[in-house]
Amino acid sequence: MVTDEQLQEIRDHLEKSLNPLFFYDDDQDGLSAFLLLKRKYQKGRGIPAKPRSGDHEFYLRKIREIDPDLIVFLDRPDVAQEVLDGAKCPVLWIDHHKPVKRLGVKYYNPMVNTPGDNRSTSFWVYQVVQQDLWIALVGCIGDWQIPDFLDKFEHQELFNKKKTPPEILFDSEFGKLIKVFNFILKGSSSESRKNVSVLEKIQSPLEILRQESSKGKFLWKKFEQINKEYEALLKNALDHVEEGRMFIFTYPTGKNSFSSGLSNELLHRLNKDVFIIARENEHDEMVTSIRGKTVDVLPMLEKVLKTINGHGGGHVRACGAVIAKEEFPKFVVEMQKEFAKLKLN
Ligand SMILES: [Mn+2]
Repeated sequence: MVTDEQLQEIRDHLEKSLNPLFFYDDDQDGLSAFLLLKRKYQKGRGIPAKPRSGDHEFYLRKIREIDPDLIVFLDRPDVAQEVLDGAKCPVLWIDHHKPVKRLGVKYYNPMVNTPGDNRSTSFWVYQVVQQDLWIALVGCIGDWQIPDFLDKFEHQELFNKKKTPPEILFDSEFGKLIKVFNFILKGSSSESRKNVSVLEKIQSPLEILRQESSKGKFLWKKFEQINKEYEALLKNALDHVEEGRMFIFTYPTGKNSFSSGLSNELLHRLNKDVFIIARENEHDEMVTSIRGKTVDVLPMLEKVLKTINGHGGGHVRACGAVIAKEEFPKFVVEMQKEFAKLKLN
């Protein structure tokens, strides 16, 4: 777990800082963690960070541009040592992925003290701020976790009596809200910046879900635009027939990447053991989401990455990788081999 002393240390840093810079993972958990801190402390800049090759240059450029007095990484599985070396101010890193060793950073990861405790970034940030419970719930359930404060939520009706994370995510009104958080980060960076700044001012989820305010209406419209694109892709994927126990689906470069959310929804809707969902990006790479329904996929991925030009990581049953396009067929074959080995044991 992240201890009370550590939570207090995070508060102290944020209270002291005048100009914090937040790099948050561009999914519901990362965005929720950022919103919780921004709304509590009312200062700083937030920048969504996507997995990309050469991301240390991106970080360093932003750090130079913004010149913060505190840097906070949220929900990012990896930050290169050279980024930490390049920072001229304190750096906090709150995460819940597989722990890594780095110097020159205050690292808050529940898995360091308690292996197996991978409660999400927004869960811990909620412990820091102790407000905006609905935003914390978006982050936690978006990460397929039911936090212990779920019962305190005042709009239980939004769960439509659903209990498990996938049911809430894909078959409830609250699940729609989680998709809103995810989809408003799509599109151009100026669009997503605008969307996030509107979301910073929303007071209740009903403003969005029932369009009870003009800000909520604005976000709902943005969501519907992206959702149209997503639903078309989902239908394509559901129509795709795969013989074996592994489901592999690739889609071309488009405006938006949906691999992570799409792989989660397919995992819920289809009876397969392993899911590999990949999108070709503009740098001849396949950005890949890997999900295991019945088996742990991270050990498979780690083994395969030793022989393949690519990098990746994540959680035991939900991870991701970026693979050179020409290596992707070999990547799939190697994953199939690892899966076959598992089934033999
Ligand atoms: Mn997370």
